[in-house]
Amino acid sequence: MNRMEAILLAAALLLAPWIAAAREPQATGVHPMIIAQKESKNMSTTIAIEGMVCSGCVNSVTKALKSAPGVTKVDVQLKPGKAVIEHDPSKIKPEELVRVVNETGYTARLGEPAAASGAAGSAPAK
Ligand SMILES: [Cu+2]
Repeated sequence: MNRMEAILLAAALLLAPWIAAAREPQATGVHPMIIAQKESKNMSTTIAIEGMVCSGCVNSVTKALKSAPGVTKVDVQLKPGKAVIEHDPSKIKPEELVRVVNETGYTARLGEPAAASGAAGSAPAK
């Protein structure tokens, strides 16, 4: 062989493993991105609560909500009477949170409390 052929042959031999690797069909290939997203997205629910008159009331509502399944965060405010709850909706639904509060003896409903419009006169059943 002449000089040029020798160079080409040498080059081919040097590159052979690299070419083979590059041609290998998807050897180290691109795996489909499987992102297993757990359906545990928390949501925030606001509940208007009537009947709380002191921090003791706030505590009982907070305690009741915190002990409910799927609830991760509870923020109960005396004025205006409301609770903001972070929870997993697959474990407990907003309506069920309302029921939890109602079972403590206060009057709850979904949504923000109505603008301070005087006491509605519902006393907590303690
Ligand atoms: Cu109280």
